[in-house]
Amino acid sequence: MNVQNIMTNLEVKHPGEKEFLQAVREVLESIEEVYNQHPEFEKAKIVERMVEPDRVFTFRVAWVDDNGEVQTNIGYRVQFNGAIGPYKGGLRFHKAVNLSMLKFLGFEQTFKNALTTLPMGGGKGGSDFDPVGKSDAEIMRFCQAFMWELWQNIGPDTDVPAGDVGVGGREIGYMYGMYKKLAREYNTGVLTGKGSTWGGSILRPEATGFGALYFTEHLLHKAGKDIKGLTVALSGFGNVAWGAATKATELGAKVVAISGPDGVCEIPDGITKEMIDYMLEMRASNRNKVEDMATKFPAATKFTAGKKAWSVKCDIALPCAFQNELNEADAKELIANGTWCCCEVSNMGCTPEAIHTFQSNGILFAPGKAVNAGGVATSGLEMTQNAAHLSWSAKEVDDKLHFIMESIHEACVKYGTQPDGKIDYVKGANIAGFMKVAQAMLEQGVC
Ligand code: 2IT
Repeated sequence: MNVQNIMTNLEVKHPGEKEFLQAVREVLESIEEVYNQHPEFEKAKIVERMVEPDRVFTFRVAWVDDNGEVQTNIGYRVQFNGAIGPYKGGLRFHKAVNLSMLKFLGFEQTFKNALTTLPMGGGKGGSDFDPVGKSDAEIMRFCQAFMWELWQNIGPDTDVPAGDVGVGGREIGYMYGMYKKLAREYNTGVLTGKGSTWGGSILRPEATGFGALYFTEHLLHKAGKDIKGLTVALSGFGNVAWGAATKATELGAKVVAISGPDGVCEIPDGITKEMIDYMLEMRASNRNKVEDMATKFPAATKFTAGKKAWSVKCDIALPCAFQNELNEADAKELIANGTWCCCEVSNMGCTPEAIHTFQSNGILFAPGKAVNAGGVATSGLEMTQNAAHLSWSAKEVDDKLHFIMESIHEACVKYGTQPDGKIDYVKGANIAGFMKVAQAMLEQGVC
């Protein structure tokens, strides 16, 4: 494989798909060496096939807002790679959603899902619907209209969507209600992230953040460090940031900053239980303002407009919000302030330049597809429970999540250990995920 040739080809075929091309380049650069040791991959054109989604659905979503006005959005589902199991991955509702974003997410999801040890292919979907400022009734009508179109393309053994940015338990509930009506069967395995009284796995809401902290613990342990007493800055205040803040605090770390599109909220003495609970209200309000935390807890916090979490002094940075939310300048600022570890919890949270800056300065860095895989892994566990028509306790799910995160860390170490003994977690995660999918594609012939 020649990465540059493949990239040039892809750029011609998919001009302007910036995020997608970025994600592909990162993976190809890290697998190139291993790939070229396998002439059977080259002969079967594994990479050339793997960078094209199996199929993509796009559809119109028309709905009526609270003023009686008709609104039109675009809906998508990208079924990226089904070599190792049914398509699995979240739905993102965000005003910036486009095909490039969902193709990058579906591509990443394919390798992430392979890392989880569970049999799940990669998929992603969503809409350019903007939940900010929408009423609950508008969210419901949009979710219903979205599912009206999508339902025929998904199923427990074909494609199983879940949440992502802008889609949580509430949205999954509204979508499931419509699915059930259209399909005329109570097929809980068709979506994950459901309510715990109707087929949802206990711990799914927390799982991405919890899993990220379990992974971080393993990474620190391997480096001879302990998380207790360390300071953590994280971005966002959605579902993922909430789970990460909860577990980081529980493990004895101090979360000293959270952030939003409007700025950063510093919490010098560390986030409290009340503040963590308040994060949920902030998300449900659809206001998308982290300043609300400072307004609610004025004595313990300080809000600065226009600043990111990466301007706050911390040991560990945890991007938990959106792709490319941490750039080269942010990485340099973090390093200057003494940060020595960054675990990406968001998908592709760091730009390639930021990752390069971290790695060349000896900062411990791990990529999203390994760090945040606990979310989709727990979705996989939810699928298992649904298929078996039973429900596991929080402890059973948490034990399995622990085991999975440990396995993912081990896979990164196995494939990412360099001749000098250092671990390149980016390479490790990409190679481990790739090998599994590539092997399956090879065995299933040209299709
Ligand atoms: O990026 C992700 O892994 C998710 N949004 C979770 C997907 C899932 O199917 O639980």
